[in-house]
Amino acid sequence: MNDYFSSKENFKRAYKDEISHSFGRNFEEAHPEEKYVALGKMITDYVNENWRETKNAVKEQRAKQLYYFSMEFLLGRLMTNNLMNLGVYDVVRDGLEELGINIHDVEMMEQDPGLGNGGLGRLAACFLDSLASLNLPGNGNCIRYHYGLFRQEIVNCQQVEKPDCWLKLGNVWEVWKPYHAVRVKFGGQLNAYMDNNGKFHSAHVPDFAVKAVPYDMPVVGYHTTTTNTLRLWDAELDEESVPGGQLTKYLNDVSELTVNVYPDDSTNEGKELRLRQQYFFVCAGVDQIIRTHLLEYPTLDNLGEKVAIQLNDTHPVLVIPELMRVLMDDYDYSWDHAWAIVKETVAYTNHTVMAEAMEKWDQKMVRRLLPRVYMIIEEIERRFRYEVNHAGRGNDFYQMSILKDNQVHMANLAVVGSHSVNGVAKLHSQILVDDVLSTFASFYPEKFNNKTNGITHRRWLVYSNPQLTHLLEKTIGDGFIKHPEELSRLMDYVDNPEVQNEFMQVKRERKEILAAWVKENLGIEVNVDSIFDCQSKRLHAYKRQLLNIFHIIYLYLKMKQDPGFRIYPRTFFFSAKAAPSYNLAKEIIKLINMVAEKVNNDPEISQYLKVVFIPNYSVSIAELLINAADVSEQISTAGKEASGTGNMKYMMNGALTIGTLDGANVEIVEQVGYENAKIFGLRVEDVNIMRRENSYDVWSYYNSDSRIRMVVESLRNGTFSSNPNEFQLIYNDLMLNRDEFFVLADFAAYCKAQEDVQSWYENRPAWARAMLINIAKSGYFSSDRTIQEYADHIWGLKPLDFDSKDEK
Ligand code: NBG
Repeated sequence: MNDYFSSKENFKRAYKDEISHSFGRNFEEAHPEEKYVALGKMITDYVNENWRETKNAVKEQRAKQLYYFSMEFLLGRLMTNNLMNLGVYDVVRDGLEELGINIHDVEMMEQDPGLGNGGLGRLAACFLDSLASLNLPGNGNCIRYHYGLFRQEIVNCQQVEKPDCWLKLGNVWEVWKPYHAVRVKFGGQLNAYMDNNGKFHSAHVPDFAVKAVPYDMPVVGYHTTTTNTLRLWDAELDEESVPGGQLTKYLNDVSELTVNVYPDDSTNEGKELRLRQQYFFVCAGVDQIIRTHLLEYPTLDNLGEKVAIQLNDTHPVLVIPELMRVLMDDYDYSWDHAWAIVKETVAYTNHTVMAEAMEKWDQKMVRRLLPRVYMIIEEIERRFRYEVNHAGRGNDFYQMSILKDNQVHMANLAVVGSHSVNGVAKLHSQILVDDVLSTFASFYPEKFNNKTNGITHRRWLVYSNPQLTHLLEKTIGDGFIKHPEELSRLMDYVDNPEVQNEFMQVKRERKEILAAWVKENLGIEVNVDSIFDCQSKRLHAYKRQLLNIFHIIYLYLKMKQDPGFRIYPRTFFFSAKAAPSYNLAKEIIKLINMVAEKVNNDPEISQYLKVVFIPNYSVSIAELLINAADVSEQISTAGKEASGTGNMKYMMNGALTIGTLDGANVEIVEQVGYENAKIFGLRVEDVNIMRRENSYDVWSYYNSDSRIRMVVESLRNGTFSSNPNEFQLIYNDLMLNRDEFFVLADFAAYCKAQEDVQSWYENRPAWARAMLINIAKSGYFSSDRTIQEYADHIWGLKPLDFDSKDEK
């Protein structure tokens, strides 16, 4: 291994050399960007050796490998993460300091990679970190989007979408591999025939083909040799495929494949583009798997023994027919043999019960765009029908069928073509079995299982909250970094007043850091002695940011009306992006910001109540916000949030959950006990009954609760906007469209829970104790635990062995 980081002196010398080699400049003259790029380059050079060793180890040990196919990987900045995982952070920080550079300034040059949108993508990133840290050979497969989802600005209280040019300075971590390019074909003619021996042949003459070119990013494990690969596919023109005279159109078609994640799908063109993107990274990823396998083994018969493919939600489900296509058309496998291999190799994770998010594609579109793949899906359906009929379950076929109502049902295809189907929290997996996929669950009971989500405690505790980490190390030792379940040792100290005080001091420091950021970036002064109450996640009706802001409106109006009513000072933080075409969500953002403006500028009330909307929620914002929280808002309608992972991050940093019994909240209370979280509101059973019996009547809540009336009327009576129609979508959604997510039904319970939270907070030792218990019990939610479960029960993945090289 090169010795760049073996000492401060070596580092300083190597760093200056790097700058002069790369940029032809003296260190003193280099731009800040050049200093950032040069450091990134040194880290990747350094990592290369482990990367090579990992690839060799996989070969020599004939190890099984995982490929995690995901449309998103929300990695966050990698500089600190990589330096810390490599164990050289301190050398670099100190060396830079002697060169007059603050490492923080270099870290801040890095843009968050724009490779995703929400919890699903961040989960994938946590999984990569855990895989490498547990020495498990597991790779990511995704698209190299040129722009992020969007950068959110708030202008006149409204969300404005600006481009997110995350590749402005390039991506220092990636390695371009043009010689591993794959040709991906779309549309055109399929000539299929059977020869005299009954063997099937097909020749596909596409009308559009591109080159998928990989860019590899190293994924560095924590103090291990294992360095895995995240492969990002970019699209390039394929010289042979440019139709005469149509270069410009062709180039447009190529470049739109990688513009950004989840292009607007309100038009048919948009839908088709999404499908193209999916096939693009699926086809390229499958091709790579097959080629890599054949370098080591003479046959694909043992593919399922050496390769596991995990489908992260429905976006990569085309892996199933694509792998069938390759096995049969390119490698002469019979249907039955190919099908056995595919099912053995592929597993599927479901991440949502929201019907609109379970993907369905128009059959005609799939047939036109992917003729051979479509043909295979039809055959899968035909044989599946036979299997169901044969089992005497013909009546249940329609429910499970893949091709119906002129659509291809991707979740159904995923269940049929895989050996494992998992949900992401106990409750969610139960709902899949009892409700959303119940027919399947009775047909294939052995496929269904649960893998409760997790988060990497390295990023979300050790790196982003050094103050708390320091206190933990001092109190329980540093074993928890390798073995997060050791956080439970903190249980011995939860009643210790000294530890309680020190912890409250840490929390205060984190609140000060956030407050300073808010002051500098948003110009809002917040009181660090107030309760920091945070809700950060995508904006969606089911997540009920509306319930939160309604409670705030109620507090505000009540304090205005009644000078005798004052609350313990509280600062409500929100951070959330809305999908650009989701008008209701955007209106909720507007409401939050208009309430904020009113409340924060009210001299009488703002000493008690502040509302801060932090724009552009991202991994980097989360790293600043979450560890400063006192209260974690997890208030989705019961049954709707598959798991949530923010809830785990907040908990790990000591925040107390105010939440419904939904998603992983259920398991959080299971860990900490009902007395160390604040659970309120309707349960899944209650919601189901009200839905089934059609018994929910918003007007009765409206009429019987004056607080609800006051809040709902404030949307239209000029309290927050002179335009009475400003919040019409919200009003209509609740009062005319019957409040699908039970906001008004849970309002009273939520207000009561918030009152309890306030009295709890006022009892400082009791509060500190509960916070410490939350931290102590958060080890279960490390993604190391989750990944170990996947490895043991779904993938059959074993750690690579680097002899005694790695510390245990
Ligand atoms: C999201 C769920 C979250 C869950 C993450 C990760 C999708 C489709 N689903 O509740 O809404 O925590 O997945 O599993 O993004």
